[in-house]
Amino acid sequence: MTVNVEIDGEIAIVTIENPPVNAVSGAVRERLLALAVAFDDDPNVRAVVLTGAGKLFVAGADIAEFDRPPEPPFLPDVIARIEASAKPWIAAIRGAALGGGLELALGCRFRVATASARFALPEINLGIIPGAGGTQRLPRVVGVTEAIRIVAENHSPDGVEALRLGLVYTLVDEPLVPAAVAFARSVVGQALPPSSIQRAASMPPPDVWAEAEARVTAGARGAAAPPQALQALKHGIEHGAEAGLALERSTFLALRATEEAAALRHLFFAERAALRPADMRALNPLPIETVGVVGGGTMGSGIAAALLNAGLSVVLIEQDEAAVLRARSTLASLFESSRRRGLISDDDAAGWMARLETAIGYGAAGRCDMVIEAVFEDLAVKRSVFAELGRVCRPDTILATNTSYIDPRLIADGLPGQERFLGLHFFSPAQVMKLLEIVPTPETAPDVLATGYDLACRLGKIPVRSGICDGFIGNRILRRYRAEAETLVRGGVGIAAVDAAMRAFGFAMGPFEMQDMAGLDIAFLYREAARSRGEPLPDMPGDLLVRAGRKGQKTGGGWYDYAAGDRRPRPSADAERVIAPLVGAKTEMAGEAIVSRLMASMAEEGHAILAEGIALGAADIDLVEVHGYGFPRKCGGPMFQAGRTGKT
Ligand code: 3H9
Repeated sequence: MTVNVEIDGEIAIVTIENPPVNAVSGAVRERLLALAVAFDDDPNVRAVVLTGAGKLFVAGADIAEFDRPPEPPFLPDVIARIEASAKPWIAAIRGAALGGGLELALGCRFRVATASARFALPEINLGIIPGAGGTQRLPRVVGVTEAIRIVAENHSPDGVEALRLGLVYTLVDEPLVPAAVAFARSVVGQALPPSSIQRAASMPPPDVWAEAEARVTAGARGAAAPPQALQALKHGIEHGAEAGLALERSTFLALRATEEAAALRHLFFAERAALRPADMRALNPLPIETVGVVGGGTMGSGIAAALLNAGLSVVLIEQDEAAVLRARSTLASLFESSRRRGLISDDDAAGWMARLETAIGYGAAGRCDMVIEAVFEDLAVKRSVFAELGRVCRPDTILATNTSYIDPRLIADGLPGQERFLGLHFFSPAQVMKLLEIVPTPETAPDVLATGYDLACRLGKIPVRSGICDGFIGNRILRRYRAEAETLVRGGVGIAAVDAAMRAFGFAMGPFEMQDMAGLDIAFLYREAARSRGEPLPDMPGDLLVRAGRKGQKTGGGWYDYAAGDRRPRPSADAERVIAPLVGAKTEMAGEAIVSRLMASMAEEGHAILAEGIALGAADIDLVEVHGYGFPRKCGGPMFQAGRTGKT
């Protein structure tokens, strides 16, 4: 049953029970509508308590339905019918009341909630706006300024704040339902207060709209929904609720049908599925409290900061006093920036440093439940680290390498207890980037793999399992993407034209600007190593640039020139001269055609990765690109794009 009814004297208790999150599916809407009609006709029912089963009220509309056309009864009509009821409906809220869940609660005459309840309209994260009155009822209940924050800026008040805002009538303690029933009895027979939609909307001071528009547009970074959510809200305040509801609904329906919204839904489900792959669900992760990190460079310090942010204890291992001091200073600045970004609460600020220990030499690794190696990307260096770790660590300590290219089987070769070894590939800056590629070897034990997933969840990261291949999923696709971009340039397309096309698509930087920032030399050395092994790799324009000393921003030039202290790329006649032997006659190519070529190459590599069993599914490849490589979220990922356009 999706909606249960219990009668307690003159009070009807309606419980939405639609696991896992009580989403308002078609069946829930149908039943709620029928109940609203039935209770009005039933003289024995004098008030209705509406609540959700389990830990939360209602997480919103059923997002899985959004790939199909809307089906009646529509949520706005259900809410309007509840709101029009002759008897008081009381929403009793614990946990989350999100999206359509909050809209449903706003349709009730009263809302009572526990202090830890949480209220939000997260529709903009799905590329849509509230579609069942949220942009109209909320400002009439909490005022325009607060409503803007909730509707268009992802503000999410808890019960205590909701009480202050007037969003809930009173806070109640658990057990929730008896408390709500007692409240319902106290209002039976009283005149109904005005419904949310009937309340007078107060005009904000004139500068509120302009300020909000500027803020919301800037915060949206090109996403369509937030400014449109604000417009719907404003329209209803300026032209009345009826006009506001009409604009809200038409905007919701239009946005629901966009590619952007489909892409965001795809990622919503992919991100959740990634945390709990089917074969990991029955496994128990091993307990991890203290993690060793070998190497305090940029990557090691970033990993240490991510662990500390998540409340774990860290032992950072370096070779000598000077390296320890450098790592400590890096961590001190990461601490400050994590605090500024709100990743560390004020309560935890002292604990953060107290949980950090630095050590010279491997002895301290003996106390760790897990050790992550983050040293120079060189097989011999990494093997010597694991030889030491194999000697000093407990036999049950999980040992992980952060390698981004090297075959983990070679790194683990000779290590005692290979079932506790796996690859955990973080992305730089590791305390910020959400992706964690998890690379098991054939020997990795299932519970060790499950512990990798558990760690990712604790760090707030998205885990994606990768099989073993050169560059794993992400760097393999990156290499293909860059090679295709260079192929375009060899065919006469301008360097700046390629970058501009990819920026217009939604990347923060084009492939050449990105290489200049990261440095061209690592990929060059990688290709040189392959050549020295006898692999037939022809010269690429990037090879010519590195040989000419143009390694990117750090040498004042790569694909572009850079003025001292200025990271803005400037077209470079020198770079063009250097690569000229490999470049054909200049040609114009439309931005869309450039994007389509580069997308197709990424998807083609993705299909090869799938065919080889390196990725478990296409959605995992999209997660890697979105969370590790800056692929625009609103475009869903290369495999999603390929599926929509039919191109590979
Ligand atoms: C909306 O309401 C539009 C209206 O304005 C207008 C309508 C006309 N639908 O996140 P979890 C699944 S738009 C369907 O891992 P948690 C999720 O995929 C909606 N499924 O749990 C997962 O499935 P599985 C606005 C949903 O405890 C399972 O539930 N609302 C929905 O970490 C558990 O999810 C939102 O955007 C849904 N609405 O977090 C809220 N929500 O087990 C979105 C979840 O198969 N939801 N699932 O992998 C959330 O933020 C979190 O899920 C929540 C629980 C905080 C509720």
